[in-house]
Amino acid sequence: MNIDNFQTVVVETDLLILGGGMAACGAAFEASHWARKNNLKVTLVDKAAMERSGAVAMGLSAINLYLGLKNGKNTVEDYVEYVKNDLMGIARDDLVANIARHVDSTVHLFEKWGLPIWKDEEGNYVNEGRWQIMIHGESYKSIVSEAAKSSLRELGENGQYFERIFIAEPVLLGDRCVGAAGFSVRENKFYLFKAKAVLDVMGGAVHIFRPRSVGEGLGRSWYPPFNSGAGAYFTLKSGAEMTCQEVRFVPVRFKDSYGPVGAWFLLFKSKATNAKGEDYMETRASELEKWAPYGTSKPTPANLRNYLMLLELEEGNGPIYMRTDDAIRKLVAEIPDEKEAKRKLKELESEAWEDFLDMTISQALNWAAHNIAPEETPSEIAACEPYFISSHSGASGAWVSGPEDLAPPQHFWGYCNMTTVKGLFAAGDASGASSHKFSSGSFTEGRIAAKSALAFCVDHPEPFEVDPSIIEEIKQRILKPLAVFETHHSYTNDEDVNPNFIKPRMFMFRLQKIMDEYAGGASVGFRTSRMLMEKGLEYLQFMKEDADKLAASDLHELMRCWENIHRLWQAESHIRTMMFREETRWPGYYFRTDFPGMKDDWKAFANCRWNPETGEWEMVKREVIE
Ligand code: SFD
Ligand code: AMP
Repeated sequence: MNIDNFQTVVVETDLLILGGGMAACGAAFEASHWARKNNLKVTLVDKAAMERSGAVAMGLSAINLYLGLKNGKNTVEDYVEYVKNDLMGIARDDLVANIARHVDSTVHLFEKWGLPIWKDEEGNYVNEGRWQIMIHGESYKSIVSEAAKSSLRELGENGQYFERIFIAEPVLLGDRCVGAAGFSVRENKFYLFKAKAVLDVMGGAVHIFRPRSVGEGLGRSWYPPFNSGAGAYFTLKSGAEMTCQEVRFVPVRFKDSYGPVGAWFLLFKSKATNAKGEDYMETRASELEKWAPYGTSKPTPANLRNYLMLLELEEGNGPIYMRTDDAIRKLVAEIPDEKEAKRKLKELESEAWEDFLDMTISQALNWAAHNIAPEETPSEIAACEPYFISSHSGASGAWVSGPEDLAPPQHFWGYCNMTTVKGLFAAGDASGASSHKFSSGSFTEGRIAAKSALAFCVDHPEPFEVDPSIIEEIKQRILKPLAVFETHHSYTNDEDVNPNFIKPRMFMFRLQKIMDEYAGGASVGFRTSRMLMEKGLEYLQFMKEDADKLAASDLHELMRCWENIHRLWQAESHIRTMMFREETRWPGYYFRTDFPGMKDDWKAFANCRWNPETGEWEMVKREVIE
């Protein structure tokens, strides 16, 4: 493709929302209210179609954050304590509390917009666990995105959303982020968005580590393949401080099709056992004492639940099974009346299938393909490859300002959820140290961040210009893989093999191999050490050089090229931060064989920043403030 044929489209706005997922929808909804009051413009840009974009694309079967503050069962403080314990002491109280105190109202909105939430006979929400409620959520994202889109439409000329525009790079002016650049994945158009405030809500990252599913299952993962590190890349490349970049998430999932386990553990009260039928959470309870006080608190942190399972596998006690059959049998046995027990069995079977049909359809196909009836047959579970998703049980993302009324002075710099770069905000999977926000909390944090970003627009109304030569330079850089391909592709018959360039698919395989083998991926039991990471960084340096030779034969591949550049940066910041933290704090997520235990002086945040002026990485330890 000839890049001279690309049209340049410049869009000017006040608030620019990058992404169309849960946090972006929350941002659009909230922003429309404050924008109307202040006559400001709001623009949203998603690489995909909002109706089914991001992590909630397939739907979900639970809302994992609902406090139910009105009925007095839980307090915000309880939630902060739970989150902090699950993250082995590392979380920002101010951010977690801010989301928790507002999240219930978000869930009530979802219900108002038509999301079916399970109810008991008294009309109360049905809890899955203490913080989670059950939904019939196949259309969750469609419902939420429609509300967001109509909020923008109601703004008339002041509200717009762009779909299928891939955001590649931030646009910086001095110490401020003033926009973003990208391209359409459907038409030959380069886009430059100019904005007074930018909200990065482009999600987390997958396929940085080699997935367990390769070959015939390539592309299958628990986290959706379209979240490819743009969230972290955008803030890193802007020079923002990042936090918890070492805190990956390794979920335990039904093996091979990645069906979630929450409903089984919490709603159906199922147990997981080794192949001999032993409940390793009981037989290995003494191991948890080594990780006190977190290991000995309830519930056991997710990474330690993983760790006990990994120890079983190491000793040759696999496969590991979710005892779905025992769980259902037990629930039915509690009912004395035979007819009622039969009805209950049918109901449980139906709920079990719906759990997957609502959010991981392929797991239901897997059961069907292997003649698995959950009420009769246990299913294998396994630890997935690592992902970056701070809204679940990971924590990586930008270091953002807390709310004025809750944050200690060290955590407040003027605008809630603003990163350390002026005018650049982050929420959802793009902001760090506020884990367990999930879908509802991400939407809520998007609302908080958008309101704050619009306040920034009101306080900074002065116009600015981006020099046309800068726009042209960014355009050439972003479209370069098309030019590389155009120049060299006729050199060989097979366009995948060419000494002058590398295609994004091969680039991704190389990245995944390095991360898997040197940075503690699934195939090495999530273990790594300084020596391994140093070698890994050395190889990443070659990849950075080769990134300049990425080639794209069409717009789709251009997107793939940029996705992998984004992944590369997430990967490098991950290794550097794991290296910086000289201890093992989350043994079921990664284990440093050279520093096998937890250390008191590392009860701290490990933050990093790529300095755009020097091109150097800066690492800094920050106190956890209680
Ligand atoms: O339990 C660009 N999550 C669950 N949350 C729940 O509340 N309940 C559940 O049941 C959940 N389960 C679950 C969950 C996630 C996944 C993957 C599965 C199951 C299989 C977590 C939530 O989904 C998650 O917390 C939120 O979705 C996070 O919101 P946000 O907004 O931070 O991320 P997003 O929704 O993925 O949206 C990202 C958006 O960015 C776009 N994007 N746009 C432009 N340019 C680029 N370069 C871009 N790169 C990305 C995306 O298109 C998307 O719109 S459970 O099983 O764990
Ligand atoms: P998952 O399906 O693993 O994403 O889990 C959904 C929700 O249930 C999340 O809030 C998890 O933290 C929680 N959860 C899952 N398994 C357990 C467990 N064994 N004990 C406590 N909480 C769990």
